[in-house]
Amino acid sequence: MRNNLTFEIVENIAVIKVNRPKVYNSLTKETVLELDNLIEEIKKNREIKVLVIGCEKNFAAGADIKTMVHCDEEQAKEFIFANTYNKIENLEIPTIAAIDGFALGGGLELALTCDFRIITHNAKVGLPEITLGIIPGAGGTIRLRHLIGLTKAREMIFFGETINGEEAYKIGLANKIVNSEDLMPTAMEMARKLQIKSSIALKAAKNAIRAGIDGPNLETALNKEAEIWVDLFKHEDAREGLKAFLEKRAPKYSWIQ
Ligand code: CO8
Repeated sequence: MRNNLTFEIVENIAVIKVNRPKVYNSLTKETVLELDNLIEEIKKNREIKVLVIGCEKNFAAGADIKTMVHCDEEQAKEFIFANTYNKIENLEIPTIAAIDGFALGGGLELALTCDFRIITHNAKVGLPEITLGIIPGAGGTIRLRHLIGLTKAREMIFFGETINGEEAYKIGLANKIVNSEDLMPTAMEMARKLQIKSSIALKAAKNAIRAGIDGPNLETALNKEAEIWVDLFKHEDAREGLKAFLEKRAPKYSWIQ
């Protein structure tokens, strides 16, 4: 049962949108639980090649403040979104966040879990938690810094001010900037381009990048990358991709029937 999200699969692309428009798509525990269930479904469905987390009007204005306001320490623990967000980051398929309107607090943190972000000229994004006497609690203090560097990440977290789409694009928070009406078409176009790549190679690239972020040092990460690279030759996709180039034709990767 889904009350807070919409979900569809279009041409092997899963599209999730938060659907609480009256409260700017703010996120309750129930919303995140529904999201978690969907992520588990997506993990099991081998036909899904890309995930787009999109939106109508507003991406998500953060955690639902009304349901958070009376939290004590124990209830705050139940509010933790991090498990679900980590699952999204760790998905084997590529992920794209398509952001229009507000993406604030836990909403922006959701977008930060994705491999790519497309933003609109109409977007307003930020981590306003500090203005509420709290801090980002779903990866914001870590993932934002990896994406835009400490200088800008500290500024966004300490001042809690909202930035517009242009600024977000300029500082490297988003890969593309488009008009609102072009947002979902652009996200789907990007997803279609990814969908025809070797899913085995994409998974390997995700793992190698992760190892570089998580690894204890450069040497370990480089060794891991080399290990993943060698591993790819266990699969037909690597030979097919290389052969297709030499034969001057498009590759036919394993998942394509
Ligand atoms: N929570 C609950 N309701 C919200 C939220 C929210 N985050 N955002 C908007 N709403 C509701 C408003 O209460 C209002 O409802 P109602 O009509 O019933 O009063 C409706 O949406 C429209 O909002 P406004 O009237 O305020 O509309 P404006 O256009 O004037 O302003 C804003 C829009 C700027 C988005 C404004 O609503 C706002 O500042 N919202 C709060 C944004 C915010 O601070 N987000 C961060 C929340 S904290 C957080 O996300 C922590 C995450 C930690 C991770 C999880 C824990 C581990």
